[in-house]
Order: sequence, then C-alpha cells, then structure tokens
Amino acid sequence: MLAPGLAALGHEVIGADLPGQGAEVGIDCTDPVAVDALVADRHPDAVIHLAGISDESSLPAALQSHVVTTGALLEAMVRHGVPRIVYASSNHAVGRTPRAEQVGVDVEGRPDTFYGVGKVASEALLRLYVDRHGIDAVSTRIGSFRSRPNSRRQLSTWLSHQDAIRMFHAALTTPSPGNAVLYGISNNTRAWWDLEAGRALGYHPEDDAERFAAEIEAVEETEKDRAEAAHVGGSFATPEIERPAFD
Ligand code: 15L
Repeated sequence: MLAPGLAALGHEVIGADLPGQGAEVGIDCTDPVAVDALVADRHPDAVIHLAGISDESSLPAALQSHVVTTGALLEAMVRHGVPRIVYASSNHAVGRTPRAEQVGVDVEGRPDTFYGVGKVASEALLRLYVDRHGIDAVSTRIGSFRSRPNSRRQLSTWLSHQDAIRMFHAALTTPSPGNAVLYGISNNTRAWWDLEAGRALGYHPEDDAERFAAEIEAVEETEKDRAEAAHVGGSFATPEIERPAFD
C-alpha cells in the first residue's frame, strides 16, 4: 500500500522484506551484514523502517525484531551517508499512559508490552544516532492502521491508508527535523493524541473515523471496549496480553 502511494508522489521506492515475501529485495533486517550490503548497493536518500513483529512476543524476540533491526539500519546509514530514517514506532511506546484529553509527544516512554519496550528502545537508539551522527530521524507513533476503524477505540486511534501515505511523505520531505516524534493517526474527531507535532512536520491528515461512528456505536458496548478505554494502548494494556518475558 505504502510503496505505490509514495511512488505516486514522486518517490522511487525499493521494497525490502524477508526472503519469500514478494518484495523487490529479500533480506533479513536483523542481519547487519546483509543490511549493510543492501544500503551500500542501492544507496537510498532515506530509509523507512516498517520491519518487525507487529504484535506482542517474548522480550528477546521483541528486542531482536525492533531494536536490532533499527541498529543494523542506522549503522549502515551512517557508514554510507544516508541522512534520514522514518521509523514505524507505535502508540504502544506510551501505551500504559492513562487516557487523558490530549497526549502530547513529550509524555514519558511508558510501554504496555515487550512490543512497546522494543519501540521505546528503538526511539532511544534513533535519538543516540541523531546526537552522535547528525542524521534526521522521525518516529511515527502509529495508532491503528486499517482500511477502516472497527471498534470504539479505533474511532480515536485510526490511521487511514491515505493518511499513512501523507504521513510518510511528510516525514521524508520535511526540512531538517532532527529527532522528531509524531502521532500517526487520522484527523479523528475523537483523537486523544496531539496532532500538532505532526502538523509542524507537514503532516495534515484528511480522514476522520467519525464517519464510521454511527455504525460502530450501533453495536452494544462490550466489556472489552470498556477495558480498552482505560489506557492509550487499549487491549495491549490489559492483563489478557501479559506473558512471561522468556519462552
Ligand atoms: C500497533 O502498534 C500494532 O502493531 C497493531 O497490531 C495494533 O495493535 C495497533 O498498534 C493498535 O494500537 O491498534
């Protein structure tokens, strides 16, 4: 979805994924040697890092999947002079934050899962490389990336496909962001994450989950809906997802 969307805005996109997944380049981003060879060979202007387990896992798997991949990409970028990375972080980096009117990008890292820990640690790694090497890094704390919202929580957290394209385009093209963080949600009437940081970077979302509200609210509110409403991270901040750190 993202690759053709960015191509339509004039970007030349090289897609990379695990071998056998149908991407132009088959690569395991946890392998720093392979990542280095790819960056040296194709020398992109920027990296968009979407690789990683998108759900909860063991602690070692989360660290490998989120932090080691980010480290491999950053090392290769610095070695080969690639100046910018846009990172798919997540709302789960701050998922244990109680729901408030507006959650800004400056709230403390407060993960709700090992997945969230991986995102906080990756954001910290980006910060280190910005400070050490002067690269630009934009962490997009993505909400619920879906073709449409499917729950009460997602009336607040939805990120539409078209807004995701707008968001990554802005993060790639905004002048000199340094180390920046934004919330990756659409222009939702019920948003509780502050969109100002994104707007300052040129991200102007156009979709609003509200047009699905009547349909979603026609179904009776469940216990799960109520539990999801307590914290930013929704179900990731409930006891059902808790698991031991090690398999
Ligand atoms: C995420 O970061 C996850 O990758 C996805 O599975 C959803 O849980 C999403 O956040 C969300 O919060 O809705």
